[in-house]
Amino acid sequence: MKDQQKKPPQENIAAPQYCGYVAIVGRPNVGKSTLLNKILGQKISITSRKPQTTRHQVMGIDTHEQYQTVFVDTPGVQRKHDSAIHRYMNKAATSAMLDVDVVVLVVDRLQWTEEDAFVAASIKPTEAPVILAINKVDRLVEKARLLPHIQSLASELSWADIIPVSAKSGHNVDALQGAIRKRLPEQAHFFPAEQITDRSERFLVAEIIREKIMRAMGEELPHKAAVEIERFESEARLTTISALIWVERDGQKKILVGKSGANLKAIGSEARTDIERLLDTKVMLKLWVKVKASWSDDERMLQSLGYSETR
Ligand SMILES: Nc1nc2c(ncn2[C@@H]2O[C@H](COP(=O)(O)OP(=O)(O)OP(=O)(O)O)[C@@H](O)[C@H]2O)c(=O)[nH]1
Ligand SMILES: [Mg+2]
Repeated sequence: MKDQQKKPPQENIAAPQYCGYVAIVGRPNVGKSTLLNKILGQKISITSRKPQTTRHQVMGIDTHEQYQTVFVDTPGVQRKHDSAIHRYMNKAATSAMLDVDVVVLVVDRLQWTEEDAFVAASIKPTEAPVILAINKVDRLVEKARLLPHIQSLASELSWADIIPVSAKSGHNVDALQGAIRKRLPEQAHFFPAEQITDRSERFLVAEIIREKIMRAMGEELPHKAAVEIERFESEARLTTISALIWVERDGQKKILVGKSGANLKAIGSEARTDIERLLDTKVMLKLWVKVKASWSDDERMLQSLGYSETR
């Protein structure tokens, strides 16, 4: 708390500002992106029931009075990373932990798996305080086990705080925000108060389409699909968008398109509703499916799809 030491009272002096970066990390599917969206009160990062939904670092900026918290949502850390896209995702997660003011490690209720321990071990070298967010407590049946569980986790890492939350219902999320804010360094805000993310509308649109694919399709396909925006034209009340969906095999294309195009149509119509809300215009959305073998292990293809470390 060295940055918040008391200063002598002065007249007509602006209130001090606090601002810092906060990485939200954890294994896949624990609710990191849901938590970020709840904090922002707006959907910035896509979510689904399937692990490995988030593939990129996504920044969400929360400005409240003198506090600006710049959250970085990250892909779930995996121990196994055998293709180029998995290496990219793990790097996006672990690099976010390095240079931040606070780390929030999210876990699922009373679970502490080897993957959770693996993420905790990769946080260890950082000097930032680490807050443990025990998420999904709305689904916690044996509430009496929470306290002993918290005590048993005390030896895993030196936690700055351990806070049970529900990203879905919002339970205790304000307590988590308070615990984060009091650890932000005193400095001027980095972003204008109205800015909510660093990502472009184009990126958010591609992600919305990917979310609908993740949610609509079975277990195998979602991880083999990538979205590329080909055309994005804005007029006053209409945005015309064409997007390519890349899959790796003809069979995957068949499943994605569905009988008489039914699956693709449903994905397009769900995506259009969300995109219209985001852009606040009518949207004409055209989706095409193309096959490119092993795109997820092709460094050049990944770069052209926006999976590159510099952005
Ligand atoms: N009941 C309940 N479900 C939750 C909560 N938070 C997240 N979920 C659900 O958990 C699933 C995964 O949520 P995500 O936010 O996509 O998880 P993630 O950690 O970002 O996952 P990756 O991006 O794959 O690493 C979704 O079905 C969410 O609706 C919660 O507090 N309570
Ligand atoms: Mg996510």
